[in-house]
Amino acid sequence: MFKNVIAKTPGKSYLNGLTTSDLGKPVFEKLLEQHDHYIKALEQCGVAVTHLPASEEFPDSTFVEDAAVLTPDFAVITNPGADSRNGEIIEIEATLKEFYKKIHYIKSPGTLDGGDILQAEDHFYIGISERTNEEGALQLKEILETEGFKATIIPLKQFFHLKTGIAYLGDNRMVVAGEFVDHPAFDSYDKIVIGKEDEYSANCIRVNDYVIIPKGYEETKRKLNEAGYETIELDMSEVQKHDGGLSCLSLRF
Ligand code: CIR
Repeated sequence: MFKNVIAKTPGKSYLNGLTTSDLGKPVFEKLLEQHDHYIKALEQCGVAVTHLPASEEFPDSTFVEDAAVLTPDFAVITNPGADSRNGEIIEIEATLKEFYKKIHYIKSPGTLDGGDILQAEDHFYIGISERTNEEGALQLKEILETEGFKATIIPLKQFFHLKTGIAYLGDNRMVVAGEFVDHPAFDSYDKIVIGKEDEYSANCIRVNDYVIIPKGYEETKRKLNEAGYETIELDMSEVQKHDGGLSCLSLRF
């Protein structure tokens, strides 16, 4: 069960943030509306939302997931791999100090984005990506193993972040797309496989009694409902335009 969530309103500078997509320029008013619906959906899931105000100096800072990795007992402040995003950790660290006594840190030359980290019970999967380097992955692995968790490092071939293509639902069940469908690291899980055309919906989040999914992916919704999950659908178009998904917009703990 998650009790808390940290989220952060996007600023107008979001329009100048990082992206690799060719989906067009985000419409700011629509983005704010989608973010507002995201917060309301989380509240429906029964969590208390710490809602941080916008920071114009950090265009991508609404993607709070990248600044930390959280467990019930400790937090890890990351070292985000994009220069323009690195300073985001200052506010997130200050916020997390209100919840955590024990905080670990990823240090340079190690870089790590929270979007590359997936937790499945006592096992963490750490992606090596454009943002998370081997040194950062090894630092996190050591922290996690010292704290009694298992950790597996997964060099990515296709996806932007690890969680761009995979989600853990609990109950030993993974939602998988693309390079993770047949990846041996996930052989022992029951899988909900997402087809190529629905890949964006692999980034979904289980929050207590619900799975939040992006709107417009009927096959994904059907598969989740048939597996017994209640879904909430959210329009994510303006977030997707800047390479973001449902998991990126919050820290859940
Ligand atoms: C970035 O390039 O950093 C942002 N535009 C998107 C970050 C998405 N975060 C995530 O997948 N965890």
